[in-house]
Amino acid sequence: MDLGAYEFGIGDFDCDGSVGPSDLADWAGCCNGPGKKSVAPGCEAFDFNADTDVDLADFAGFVRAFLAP
Ligand SMILES: [Ca+2]
Ligand SMILES: [Ca+2]
Repeated sequence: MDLGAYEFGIGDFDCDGSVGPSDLADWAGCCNGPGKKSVAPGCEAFDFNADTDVDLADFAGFVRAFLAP
């Protein structure tokens, strides 16, 4: 089954198997603020709450994934 951007888990933008500093570096390019109706291609990995935007609510999820083992 092809899970696309979620192959290695949400938040793992570069698909290296973990959520780490390299993923954080890509965050700014994906963050588009609340209330947007689409997520830029490839940025689905950062839409933690699946509400079709990448905002600070998603960043909270990213930090949780970042800090989790
Ligand atoms: Ca990664
Ligand atoms: Ca979101």
